[in-house]
Amino acid sequence: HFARRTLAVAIGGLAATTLSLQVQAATEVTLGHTLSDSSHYSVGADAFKETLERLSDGEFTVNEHPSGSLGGERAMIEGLQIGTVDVVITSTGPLGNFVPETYVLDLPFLFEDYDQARCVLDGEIGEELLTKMSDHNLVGLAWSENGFRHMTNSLREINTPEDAEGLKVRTMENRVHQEAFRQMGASPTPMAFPELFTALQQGTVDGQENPITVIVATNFWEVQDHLSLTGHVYSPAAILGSPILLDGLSDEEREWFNQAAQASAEATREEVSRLEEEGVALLREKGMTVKTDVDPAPFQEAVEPAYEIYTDEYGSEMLDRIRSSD
Ligand code: EAX
Repeated sequence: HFARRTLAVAIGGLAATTLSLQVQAATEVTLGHTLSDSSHYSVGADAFKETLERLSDGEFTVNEHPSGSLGGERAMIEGLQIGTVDVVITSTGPLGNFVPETYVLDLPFLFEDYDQARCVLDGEIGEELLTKMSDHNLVGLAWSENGFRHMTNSLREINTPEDAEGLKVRTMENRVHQEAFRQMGASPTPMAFPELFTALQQGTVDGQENPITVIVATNFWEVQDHLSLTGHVYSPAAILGSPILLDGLSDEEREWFNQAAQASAEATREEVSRLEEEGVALLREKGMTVKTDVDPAPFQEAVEPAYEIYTDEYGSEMLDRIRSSD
């Protein structure tokens, strides 16, 4: 009797322990981004989830909220600051409004190619900018990627800045980008991404600019006829965390988040590279005209004043460091 009772107590105790562990363990991480669940961000979200859940042995579970279901990127960054979202994959578009040091990355024609951009973001400069985020009530986890941005519109083929004149172009909510399009003679209209498809469909704007990855993932061919590979700016993505969740974690737990973000960035960059290879053919198949051999020189010249506006306010130190990094 005694043995049996001991065993029963022991089993009861074990069950209770397991139960309480499970209750404690179920920390759900809310991860948001604006792109569809077939996008390069979603590939990155999957890698984040897989890595964090594996490293933490189930202590954290990740719930992905794609397609802007938690709002646009600016709204989600605010969400990180107040703790309504835990992790966000976002372009740097609206990030400068929170962390002005990141505006430098949005300067047109700053990076020459993917290798240079990735190298800068993975090196000292990228690390410094991630660290800066904590001065602004955000946690910078890793630099991921959106891609080089190109122009699409529903009116005409764009070969030169003159062709963009008078065009109503949706830009991200980013001062540097707005200025660059103003200099091109276009009429920039800042707007959150989740509103963009409808705005294009209804003709509120004539065009937009985004990397091939985003054009593919958002079915923009349904509402845009022309794509010109202007490659006018490299668009990084940042994987950001909420200080409200992350500041309360142990060093070990924080490291799991860092590694998950790293795995996410790697998976996303691979997908970006794949779509850079295959995306144009796919978009042509869908009926878009794609102008691939655009001469960047006149565009570069047209947007030059955006640099002065940036350096007047923030100086040229960071810019010089990036430019001398290749
Ligand atoms: O981050 O707003 C944009 O155009 C972004 O490129 C998009 O949301 C992906």
